[in-house]
Amino acid sequence: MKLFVYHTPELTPEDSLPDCAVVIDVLRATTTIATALDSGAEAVQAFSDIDILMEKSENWLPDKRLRAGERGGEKVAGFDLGNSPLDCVPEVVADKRLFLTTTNGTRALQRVAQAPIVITAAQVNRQAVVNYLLEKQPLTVWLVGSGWQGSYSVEDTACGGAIIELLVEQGKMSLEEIAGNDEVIGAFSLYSQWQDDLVTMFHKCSHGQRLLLLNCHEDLEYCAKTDIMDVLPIQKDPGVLVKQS
Ligand code: 3SL
Repeated sequence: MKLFVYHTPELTPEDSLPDCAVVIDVLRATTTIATALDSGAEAVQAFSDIDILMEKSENWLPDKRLRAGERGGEKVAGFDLGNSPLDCVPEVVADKRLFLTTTNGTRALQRVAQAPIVITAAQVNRQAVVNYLLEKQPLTVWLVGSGWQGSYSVEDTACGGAIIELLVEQGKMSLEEIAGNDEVIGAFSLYSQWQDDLVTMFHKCSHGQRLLLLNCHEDLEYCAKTDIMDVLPIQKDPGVLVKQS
């Protein structure tokens, strides 16, 4: 297995695809996706464009769908939910399809949607992602951070590092054996620095600061929780993520 870390979707190569793409948007899209599926949502269908989301969700039974998402971190007007993972409790999402649009996470998903395997990762489901990679042993794995509008987001790369750390430890591989690019070593080092205090890192980073201005303190605490749910979101059709059974 060779791992490649790309800090943003824009930095991924355009002329190739990996055997497995792991999309990461810790604050907050991939944390929300994992939580919704863990709470029994039927699927999460991701869109970068609000008009297309409206059109596609119109074909779904109203009592089986939820429109969710944010722009600038705030709930899209007229939608059922924003992008807070804390809203994705079983009483709200069970058996429903979440039609989700977010600024960066859904764009990252689109960028790698043609890869043979697409999964999503966050701190909350890191162990499930590592279990899957160790079991399937894809030859090439891209860990793709969502960033913020084309620029680097430290929390996504740190989550890539969290995955690498566990792969090295549990897969009994050396860092140099699995590193396909130097970003892998950078991500590993970054996570080593912050692993015991991710909440502090989230409070310092630009997207964390943006969310704090929107009073999302509890979201930051929640998104920092590590290995708390055994759920692997996996793409079944382009843009449609289900819980791997
Ligand atoms: O950009 C995204 O995909 C979102 O996760 C951003 S936010 O945390 O909901 O503001």
